[in-house]
Formats: sequence, structure tokens, C-alpha cells
Amino acid sequence: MLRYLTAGESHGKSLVTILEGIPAHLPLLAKDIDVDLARRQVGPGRGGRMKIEKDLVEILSGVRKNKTIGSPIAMLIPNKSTEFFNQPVTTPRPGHADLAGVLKYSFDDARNVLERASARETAARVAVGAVCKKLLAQFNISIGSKVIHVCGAKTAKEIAALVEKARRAGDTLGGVFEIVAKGVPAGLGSYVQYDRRLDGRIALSLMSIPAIKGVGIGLGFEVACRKGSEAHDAIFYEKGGYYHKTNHAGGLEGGVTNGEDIIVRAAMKPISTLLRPLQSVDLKTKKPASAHVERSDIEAVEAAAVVGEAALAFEIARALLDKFGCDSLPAIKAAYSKYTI
Ligand code: EPS
Repeated sequence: MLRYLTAGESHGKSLVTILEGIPAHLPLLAKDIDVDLARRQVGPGRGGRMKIEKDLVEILSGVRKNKTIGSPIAMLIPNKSTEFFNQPVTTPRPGHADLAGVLKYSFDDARNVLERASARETAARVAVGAVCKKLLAQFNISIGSKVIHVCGAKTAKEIAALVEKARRAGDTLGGVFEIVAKGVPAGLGSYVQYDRRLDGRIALSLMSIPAIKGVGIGLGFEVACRKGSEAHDAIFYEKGGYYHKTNHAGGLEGGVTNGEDIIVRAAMKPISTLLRPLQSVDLKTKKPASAHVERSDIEAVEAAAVVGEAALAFEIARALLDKFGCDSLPAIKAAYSKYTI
């Protein structure tokens, strides 16, 4: 069974993750992971923090002589920026976990909440996803993403102009990104139980990324407006294989992959730290006050797309190992090639 946990606060010493269930004999170097960590750091709306950090992973365990050995892979990503860690936050930001977390844990300081709720945690998820992508590449499965729009702006020029306008106004932006997995075999996931449906697992993984408010597979919400004859993908057969000429289902039918590309979109809300803050309430005095302002991004849709790739990579890798075994890469490959013949 493939699983992972992350730990670490945004301005604490470091982020850590333990990924367990990656089979033995997979070639793995830290630089394979650092490529995706770097991709997560960029974008026209990224703020000051990303100028301070240069996210690099240290693989602490699970790898010997540049190959996995089947044991848990522990990874560490240090934080350079730790200066806010001891500063209290008493005016929760609307849209952030600040108030809900303070109420949940009976805190009088939202710092205890925001340190962990911060999207900084997604660096650890990207490290996990990068390892999963290395595994998937062994089966010619690749995952990529693109930004569909940032608050309606589509081209790089339009996005840059909109970000600049928002920056001047002390405001923030959200958007939509798309992730596509190519080369995924039919038959991953299952319809027999709710928690084995791969579409459900993908939705959970995507929706749990901070700031994601909507997830759609294939046509997503648009499918509700179509007639059945325009919504479903007709089935064809040629040279020993079934195929579809359309992919409205986004590669998943009944919670099972159908051999087409997996296509997922996610909607991200605007970043909740506004430089021109919304009204809030001071946790100590209970009097009206402006929400807390700290350094933040204007928008991070490009970064969220990289996190989305990691989320999808993990879920596909987990489903692949569920089907073809989990101990040794050569044994899994042998099972896979028998299945695909
Ligand atoms: C982030 C790190 C954070 C923010 C951002 C994402 O760093 P800092 O709080 O020091 O500026 O830039 O966090 C949020 C958007 C959030 O809601 O917490 C990162 O590494 O991606």
C-alpha cells in the first residue's frame, strides 16, 4: 500500500515527509525531485517568500546506491525563512484557516494554525509526487499541467498585467489549472467500493490542496448541461484494442481508468492574505480590526498546478501498485507487461 504523511510548519525548521510503499529497485536521485520543487516556486504572482527559499530535498532514508530499497523514503526540505515563527497573530484572515483553527483547538494565537495550514506544506507533497512520477515513468505514464486562466486572463501577457493591477490594488487572484496523465492503462481503481473509486481518490487529493474549491474530471461541471448523446464517449475497437474518439469522461468511468488520458481541472480561490485587508475581529479584544497582513503571493495558480500534478501522480501510482503488486519493480513490470499484452 502506497501512503505518505507530511509534517512541518511554514516558518519552522523544515518540512518533512515519509513516503512508504515505493517498490525496491527504482532509480532515484534528489535532483529528480528538485526539478519539481523549483517549478512549484515560480509564477508571475509569487511573492517575497519564494525569493528567499530555494527548495532542495534531502533524501534521509529508503535509497541506497541511488536506488530505492523498499523501505520508507523520508525526505526533508529545510526552510530558510523562520523569522515569523514566534510572532502572534490575533486578527484572523477571512478565507484562511485562521479563525476556524483557533476555534477548533481553543487557541488565542492564530500563528498556531496558519503555520501548518500554509500552502508551504505543499512543497512536501511535490516531493512525494516527484518520486511517484519517477515510478510512473517506468510504465511510460507521464503527467503534465497547464494554467487555464488566472481570474479570466489566459495568455502570459494578460496574466502578468492582471497580477500587476492586483498587486497595486493590494488584492489577490485565483484561477483554474488542468492536469493530464498520459499512458495510463485501463483498469486502475475500482467501482466495487466508494473508497476504491479512483475519481473519488483524485478529487480528495486535489481538493485537499490549500485554496482549491472545485475539482472536475473530464467535462466536469459542464457535463450537467449536455444530453447523454453529447456527454458520453462512443466505444470503438481496432487492432486488438478498444478506444474512444472523444474523452468527455476524462479517462475515468465508474471510478476505473478506461485507457484514455486522465484529465482533471481544479479551481483555486484568491490567496487569502490581502495587502489591503478585509475586516476581521481581534481575538483578544473582540473588537473590529483589519485582518492580519503578512508577506504573501498575489496568485499561485502556476504553483498549484505543479502540486496538482503531484496529487494526481500519487493517486495513479497508488492505484497502479494496488493492481500490479508493490515489492519489486521488475516483478511489477512483469505483471504489467502480461496485463497489457
Ligand atoms: C508558500 C509560503 C508562504 C506563502 C504562501 C505559499 O510563505 P510566507 O507565509 O512566509 O510568505 O508565500 O502561503 C500561502 C499562500 C498561505 O496561504 O499560507 C509556499 O511555499 O508555497
